[in-house]
Amino acid sequence: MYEQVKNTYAEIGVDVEKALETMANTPISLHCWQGDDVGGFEGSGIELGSGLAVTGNFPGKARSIDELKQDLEQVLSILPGNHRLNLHAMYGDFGGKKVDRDEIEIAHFQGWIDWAKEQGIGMDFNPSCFSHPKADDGFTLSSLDKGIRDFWIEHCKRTRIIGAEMGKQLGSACVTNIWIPDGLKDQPADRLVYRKQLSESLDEVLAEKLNPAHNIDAIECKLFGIGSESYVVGSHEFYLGYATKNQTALCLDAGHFHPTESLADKISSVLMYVPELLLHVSRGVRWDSDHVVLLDDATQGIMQELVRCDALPRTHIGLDFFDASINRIGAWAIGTRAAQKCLLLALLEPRGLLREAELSGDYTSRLALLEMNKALPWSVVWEEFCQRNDVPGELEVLATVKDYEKSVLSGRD
Ligand code: RNT
Ligand code: ZN
Repeated sequence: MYEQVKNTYAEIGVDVEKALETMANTPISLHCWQGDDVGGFEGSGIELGSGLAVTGNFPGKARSIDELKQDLEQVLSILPGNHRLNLHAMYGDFGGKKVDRDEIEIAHFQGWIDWAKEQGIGMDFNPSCFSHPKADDGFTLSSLDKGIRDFWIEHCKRTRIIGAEMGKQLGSACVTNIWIPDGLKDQPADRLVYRKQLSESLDEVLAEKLNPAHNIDAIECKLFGIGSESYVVGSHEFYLGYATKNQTALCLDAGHFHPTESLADKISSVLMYVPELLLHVSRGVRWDSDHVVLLDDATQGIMQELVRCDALPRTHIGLDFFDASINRIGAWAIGTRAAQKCLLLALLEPRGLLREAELSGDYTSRLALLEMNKALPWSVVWEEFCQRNDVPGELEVLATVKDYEKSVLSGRD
């Protein structure tokens, strides 16, 4: 069947083997926080805050680093291709001791790095500027209180240095992404003062030049959060300006824009001015920016743009969703595979024909080709990709997830 489908695609100028090669070379950075509802392992008992919320109480959440590693291995065994781990600083191995965020060191993450090496995967990293008493008043890097600001500056600085060490040891640059929750629930009297402060703090955080082969800095904007509905210091315009000026990577989270705004449409513009992109592929639903990713129009649009603009070499694809109302391993695997399927669909577009139609003003053909493409047997190519990677095909995913639920997750509560 695959050979036949390959020939069908060849007829419209699509090289299926080349698409599979690109799939194999496009890692997705798996966000550790889907495994334990953004809890981390500091043992502080502090609840998730700063506008982040996870709903649901599906049994079996990872309670330790070992359990999270076990779950990640299970997820990796369901995903075709080679991927990465995206770790938050609060997931360090602190050995039961109180290590505050401004005290983290490489030693706390060596276990993760060793594990990543064993798995043959790269790592990405994030400062954790939330779920902490010093984030409780709603401001971190943009705080007007120097003590609070300096605390978070130190945390972010350390995170970059640890990220660079991860990148060095694993032989693959670590993307260290800064997201802060800073903002106000109600109308601010002075929007500017916090933004000036944030800019200064970021300058301090990023002052030390690190080897780009080891660490890539990214900054992530947001439209609003729970409790910061009226004003978010790190808005899209703020970070787009900052990233352009300082040539850092820019992180675009699919859930962080107005619902009718398209992240896909931003990619070609942003890449004209910033060197690299980090994507947090996610799905916004009403107030929530972090539902499990689906093979939907929004995600397809993003992947189409990455392919059509030749943006894959300059884009780091990460995920950002968390759902505790369903099997967490299922959520991870389903969401990641959906993102991968969207990428494959984009790679199987008859790009040459589409361009030709558009440039000659033949928009009827363009529309017809796009619709035709949806009806082509792309799923045969997807199954081939899964088979070659020795991972479950679509018909087996659910059973694999349920088996793990029975044999591992059910024993956790
Ligand atoms: C929050 C941001 C951020 C976080 C993670 C946990 O709105 O999207 O990326 O979700 O860092
Ligand atoms: Zn995000």
